Amino acid sequence: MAKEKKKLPLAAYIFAGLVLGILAGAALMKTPEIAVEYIKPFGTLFLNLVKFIVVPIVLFSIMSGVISMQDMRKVGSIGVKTVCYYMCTTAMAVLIGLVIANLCKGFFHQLATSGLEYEAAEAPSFIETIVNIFPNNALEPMVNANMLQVIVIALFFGFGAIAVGEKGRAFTEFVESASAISMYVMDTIIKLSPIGVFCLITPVVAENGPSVLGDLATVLLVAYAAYILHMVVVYSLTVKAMGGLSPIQFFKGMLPAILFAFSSASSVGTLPLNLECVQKLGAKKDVASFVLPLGATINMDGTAIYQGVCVIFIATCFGVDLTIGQQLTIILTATLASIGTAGVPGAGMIMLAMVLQSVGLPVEGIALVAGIDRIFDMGRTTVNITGDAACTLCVSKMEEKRQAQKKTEA
Ligand code: DAS
Repeated sequence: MAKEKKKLPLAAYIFAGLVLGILAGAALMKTPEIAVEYIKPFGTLFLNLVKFIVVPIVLFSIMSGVISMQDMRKVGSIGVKTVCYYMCTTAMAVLIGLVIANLCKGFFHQLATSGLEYEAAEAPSFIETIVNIFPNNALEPMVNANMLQVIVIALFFGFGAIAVGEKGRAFTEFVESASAISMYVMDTIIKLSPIGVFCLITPVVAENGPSVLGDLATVLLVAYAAYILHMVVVYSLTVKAMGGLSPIQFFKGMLPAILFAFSSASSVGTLPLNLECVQKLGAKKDVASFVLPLGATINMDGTAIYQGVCVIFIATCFGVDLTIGQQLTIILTATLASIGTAGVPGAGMIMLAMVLQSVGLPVEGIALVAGIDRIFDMGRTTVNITGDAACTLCVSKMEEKRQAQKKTEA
């Protein structure tokens, strides 16, 4: 019998797409318009495909997950564990960002601050963020891909299907079919990832390449050092201690989603691949379909690190030495800001304005780092989705133990 040819994992193809894209981008640094006009549109097309499937995936998989749990208390227990994990790791992320930035601020290249201009988009206050979680319309959240509101609608209809029992059978069967079909469509789109990654990363390198090597190289290096430290220390410890996984296993299994997040700079866009990776690592589907979409919208550890590092950099450029009290304020506001940050490219920079204002720094300082925000964003999005996955695996394992314990007690 002919030996079955071993298929390369998807991560290998995505990595090849990333490397080829970086090489192509480097080759086009002198003529970036070629990459922008002839390659970037295909990257946008692919990201559109991925984004279009996200709302059906989130809506039907959360409904299906809630219905399959048949136990509102279980959903509540998962929700509390998830939010606690997310808030703790985000606060740790800001702290790591601030500590590293303070240690390295002597190396920051002090850029000129005169004549800076930056029009800060109105960042929603914390209470507005909470109020905006609840939809005033059943369809608008789907149309606008407002993920938090889609999650709330899915939870209400999932709980409703449990509550009405037999009357909800037809709805339950529809949800199961719609969830299966959405997953199939998602898998088909994901197979195009290597090409999508190539088309996404090529224009980014072609357009940003030179600036990465300029005055901002130091602050970029500090941010990436903090990203890597947080991922290696915090996520390795948590998946080992609570998720029952070795760090090597975890990061190897997460590679496709990590590479895709780095290329797309979109947590929401990475959601389908992240769902696939965590389930292959052993996370329960019903837990993953609730925890991951929630994380893609409210858990932004990488964004929090970026905000901690950039606030110190901007303060240094303006010759401001932040007090400990101000830095504690940054930890609070950056943690809260991460809840309001959308899982789409560039969202974290908008929320940076809120953090700067909280310590009295001029918002125009964002203009110092705006030029290479995409490079910052690729790293922070990678941390964001990895943190979502780590939480999913930990909560799934904790739920498994809780269910087993209930069985032995019964
Ligand atoms: N790009 C955002 C994300 O998708 C993060 C950010 O902009 O900070 O997670």
